[in-house]
Parts: sequence; structure tokens; C-alpha cells
Amino acid sequence: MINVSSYLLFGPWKVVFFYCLGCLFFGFGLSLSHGGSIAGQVIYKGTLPQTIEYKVTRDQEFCGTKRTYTPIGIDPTSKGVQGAAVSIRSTPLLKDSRQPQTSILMNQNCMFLPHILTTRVKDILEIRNNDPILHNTHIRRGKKTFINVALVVDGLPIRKHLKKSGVMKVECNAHKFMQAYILAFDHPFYSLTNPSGNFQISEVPPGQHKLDVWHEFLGHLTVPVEVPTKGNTSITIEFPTP
Ligand SMILES: [Cu+2]
Repeated sequence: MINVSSYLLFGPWKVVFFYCLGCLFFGFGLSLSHGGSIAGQVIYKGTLPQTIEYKVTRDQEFCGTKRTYTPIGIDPTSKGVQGAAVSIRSTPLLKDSRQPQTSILMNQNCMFLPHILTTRVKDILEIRNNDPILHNTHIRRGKKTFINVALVVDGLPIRKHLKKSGVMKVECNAHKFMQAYILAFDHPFYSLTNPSGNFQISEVPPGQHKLDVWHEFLGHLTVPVEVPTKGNTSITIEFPTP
């Protein structure tokens, strides 16, 4: 004989009820974390700046006597811009709980590698020297110095926490043709354009967002974008010609 009160407390209806409740919450969680993706291309059809030529005055035996610096890389067919950083403008919704990692900026063959380093706030920036000569890494946010260090031959890497989001310029005080940029974001929704100017940002929370585009020579643009719950949004962003 079934006791009615114990059936209500422990009966199979409860298993079914909580299973369905679990499904509801699980499904809801999935829809929050899996947004759509933004795929696109950054283009520029204007006149290109001349390649800058530097005469090397120091460490010529290793760096050579001449070095060039090209401020913009363009795909000749599609006019796609390489090395543009495309990111969703930060909102509290976009922050995540990723653990800090190490981002490496290398001094190699009298160059900074990578030329554009995209990284995350709270990550550790590690600066290394792979060359048999002395380099110096001077990183500034606007006019304010973030770090200014000499990198001796075979020296230990130098590590420093990135605490703020934004763009920083990297220079070597010993070799003025050495330049790079560091972009720190406080969320994971960013992408650097490839040699064809293409980028993709995945799993963006659905809704209306602002897309920030930065390029070292072309400057900064902001464009609106709507991200669907699932699937892709495709966008072409053109830097205006002066
Ligand atoms: Cu240097």
C-alpha cells in the first residue's frame, strides 16, 4: 500500500520535475554563453604611405646598414588591411573569468615580434631578447611610460602585469626603426586582421554592439553591429580616404 505523503515527498514525479527544471536552466545557460559570430573584412582604398627607410647607425654587423618600415600592409586585389584590431566595445556583459596567461613580446633580428600584440588585461607581458646585441624596450600609453627596460644579451625575460586596457606603443631606444604596438582588452571578443584584411570574432553575446577598429596608420573607427543569437553576421568596414 502506498502512503500518500511519502509518495509526494519521494515519488518519481519529483525526478521528472527536477529533470525538466534542470533542462530549462541548462538550455537557458547555453543560450547565454553561445552567441553569434562576426566575420568580416577591413578595407582601405586610399593612397598608401611611402615605406620609411632608416639608416642603421648602431649594431650594423647584426641589424644591417638599412632597415625599412611599412606602416600599412594592403592586399592589392581586395584592398584588405592587415594588422587592424577589431573588437567589441567593452561592457560588463562581455567580461569573463579566464585565468591570466603570458603574452610574449620578442626582440628578434632587430624587430619586435609580433608587430601587433593583442592581449588581455591581467595577462603577464613577457619581454625577451633573442639577439646577440643589447636592445631596449620602451612601452608607452600616450606619453606615460609603462615600462622602459634594457634587455641584455642572454638576459632573463622581463615580466610585468598588464593592468589597463588600451593601446600602447613599443619602441627600442637603441634602434629607432624598431616599433610595435600592444593592445590589451578586458574581454575575449577581439581579432586581428590577416594579410587579406579578414577577421572573425566568435561566441559574441547576441544583441546590438559597437565594433571598434584600430590600425596603426589609419587610426580608429567605430561601427554598429547586430549579433544574432546563432549564426554569422558579415560586415565590411572601410576606412575613409583622407
Ligand atoms: Cu633594439
